[in-house]
Amino acid sequence: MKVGILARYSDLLPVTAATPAVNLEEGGTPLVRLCRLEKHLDVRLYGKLEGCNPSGSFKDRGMVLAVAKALEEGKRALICASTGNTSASAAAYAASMGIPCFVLLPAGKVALGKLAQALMYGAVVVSVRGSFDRALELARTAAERTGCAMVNSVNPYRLRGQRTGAWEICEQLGDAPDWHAIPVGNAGNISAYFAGYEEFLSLGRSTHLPRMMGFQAAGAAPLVTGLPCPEPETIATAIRIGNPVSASLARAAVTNSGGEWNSVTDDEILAAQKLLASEGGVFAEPASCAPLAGLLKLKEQGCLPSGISVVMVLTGNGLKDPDTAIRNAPLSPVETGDSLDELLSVLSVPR
Ligand code: AN7
Repeated sequence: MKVGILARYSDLLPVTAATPAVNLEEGGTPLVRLCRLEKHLDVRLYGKLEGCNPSGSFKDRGMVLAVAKALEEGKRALICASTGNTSASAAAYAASMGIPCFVLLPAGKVALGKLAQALMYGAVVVSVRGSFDRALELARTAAERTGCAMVNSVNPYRLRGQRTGAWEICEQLGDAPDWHAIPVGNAGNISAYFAGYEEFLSLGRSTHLPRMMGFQAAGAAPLVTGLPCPEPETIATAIRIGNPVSASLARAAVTNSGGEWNSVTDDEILAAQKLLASEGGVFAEPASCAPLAGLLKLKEQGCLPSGISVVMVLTGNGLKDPDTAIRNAPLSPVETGDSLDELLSVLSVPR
């Protein structure tokens, strides 16, 4: 079996004999039917577990191709700005290929696990006192000045690689789903998924396009309001982005698929995160839970058709943001002494 997306999809990706074989066995993530959650929505509900990728998020799909092409072009270092996951992914692939990686993070606004990853993989981490959007501008300029490969999604190979998520879903389901529900920050992933679905349709490997349903956090929802958001704020720090780079591609994806934009509040995101974990057995980071929050709201408003198939992209692993999880967990640890009696007194086993 071929593993890693460059090997598995070599016929559909721009890889040549000269492209280095970068591979952390990314892709091939589970598409899990979330049966216990279906009673809330009355649809066939699937989660694409992108947190199972090597660095714990969907970013690995685009990063592996971007890094391979950068090496092919003779680049000697990587640079990116990130709300956390892009930096973890870039740092991982840079480490695996033995090249330096510079990551610009908005100071104090990156989840702990992601910061730990970038540091452990050995990236040079620069905490920029400013927004992600400003850090991205700085990274682009620094890339031009230094000749580093810019591996944010302004790098076209990122979105090419991320199409593989859509291809896998079509292969796993046997066709495209009716709805594709996805969190949106810088708007690259929704654009990449739509391009992937369009490509599979034109190759005759699926029979229709899904409606692309984009979900943003209410405090960082420029695509919902139609206006850039100068001071984005949300607990879902991964999507705390005010001026999405791929806004026009993403708008086209939603319009051309008959999809919709919706926003969800931080409270709705946290409730959905708990529900997904406690009734689905899947622990996803807050940003990844925006689609479930949105679907629950659409259902309540009578705007979710019964019986359709819906795929939610669970973009990042819940372990990335332990602080938020512990603050919002439904239960705290129960402390006891070390006697058996005390232990038995806290175990309520159903009979
Ligand atoms: C878990 O890492 O932008 O709409 O710098 O980490 O393609 O930006 C992360 C984005 C959704 C939004 N879910 O995807 C970064 C970064 C998770 C994310 C998104 C991100 P895009």
